[in-house]
Amino acid sequence: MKKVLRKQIGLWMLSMAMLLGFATTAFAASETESNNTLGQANVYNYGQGAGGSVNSSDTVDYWKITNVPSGSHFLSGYSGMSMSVLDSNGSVIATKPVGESTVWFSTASTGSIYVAVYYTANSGIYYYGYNVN
Ligand SMILES: [Ca+2]
Repeated sequence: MKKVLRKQIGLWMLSMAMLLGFATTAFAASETESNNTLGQANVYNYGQGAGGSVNSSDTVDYWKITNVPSGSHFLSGYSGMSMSVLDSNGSVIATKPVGESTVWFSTASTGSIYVAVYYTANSGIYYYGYNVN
């Protein structure tokens, strides 16, 4: 009886670990360096979150979000990082400064946008996450 229970708990923990692993890969894009220019941006589809890290020797991460529908959107991200939203031509259309966690912007047609995440010198803050909805 005890052995069976232990086995069930073991299986339950395994399935929870698999579920968490799946959740991480299904709902959040993770960065791949180099991603320090628009041309090297890590690409993912609208509807996912993204996360990574920056530091004094890797001061920016660029992300490209594809299939963003037209209309109003907001970027919700870690307040410890400055983040900018850029249009498909690379022009900044919105900026979330350090200390704030959301910024609104709008897009005129379905297409791609970029998000740039900047390290703040001497902040000691390296890890970030954000969503665009
Ligand atoms: Ca980077």
